Amino acid sequence: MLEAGKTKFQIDLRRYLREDGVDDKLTHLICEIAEASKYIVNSIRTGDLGVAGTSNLYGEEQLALDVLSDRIMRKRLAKSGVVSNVASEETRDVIALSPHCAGNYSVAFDPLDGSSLVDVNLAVGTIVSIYAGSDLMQRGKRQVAALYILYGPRTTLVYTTGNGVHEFGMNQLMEYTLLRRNIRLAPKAGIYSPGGLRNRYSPGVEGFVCYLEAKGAKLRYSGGLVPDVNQLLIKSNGIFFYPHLQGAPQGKLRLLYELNPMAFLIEQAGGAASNGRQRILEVQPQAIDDCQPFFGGCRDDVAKAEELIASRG
Ligand code: AFP
Repeated sequence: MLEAGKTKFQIDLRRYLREDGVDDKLTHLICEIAEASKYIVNSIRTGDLGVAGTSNLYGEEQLALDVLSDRIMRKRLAKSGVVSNVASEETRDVIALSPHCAGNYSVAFDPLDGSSLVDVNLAVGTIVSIYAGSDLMQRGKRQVAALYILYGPRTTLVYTTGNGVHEFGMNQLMEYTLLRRNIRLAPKAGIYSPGGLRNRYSPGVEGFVCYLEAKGAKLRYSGGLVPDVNQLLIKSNGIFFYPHLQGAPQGKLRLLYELNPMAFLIEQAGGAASNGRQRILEVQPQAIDDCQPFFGGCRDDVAKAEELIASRG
């Protein structure tokens, strides 16, 4: 008997995770995060866009939505009963959520990445990185899962547990049902998303942009990491980069909350993710607020960026 509102082709997230062979506790955790996104999407659609009067680790004034989304996520992660430590872009330190859960999972997340885009009605997202055990200062290659939820014209969830990349859409019952399985990236990009200020690009990065323009790649950049990376995954074609800049050698994007989960997803889709010199997933974090330059997407173009940076800086 099909539940109301579902067609026989609608496979929900929990069922797909189980069929994908995902561990029961990790399935439960991912479904709790999916549950949190229902409250976050409601707060975006109706919430207060004012300022919370506090600031995060980076000195960025926290919008009420940032703080509210962070609270929603932490509440659900605590409720899951399988999370020991968490690190959020909106808090300064690793938080021991449930010490008695040591040995299950730890979660690094950006509760509402791109929140400054909400008041201009552009898409934003939640980014999540999951490790086994209690240590969040591990290399990204040690992640057991990575996912994001994209709050755009539709609300979608994209995850990997190391067995491919799969996309789900939120239906009218606010349930996630399968849209695409095993998303794959082509080797060469026809779209590029260049972050940062071009007049602060190094010669190697400037040369990379000229290479992309010369081959006719189209510039698509929203200022939101989640929609920009989602675009290249769903179109199976593209490269996103936020490079090292003159005056900002580590770029802007955060290793734990943004780059490691996106790198895991991109690699699982057959792409590559680099800091311009090495694989992002090999970088050893030194602090929870570490930033790294980032080139992620079609593997031939990431290799080209590395080649130009190696030869021109
Ligand atoms: P906020 O979360 O502070 O809005 O920043 C979003 C972000 O970290 C990431 O989502 C974008 O890719 C990047 O910033 C855009 O940065 P620029 O505005 O400097 O291009």
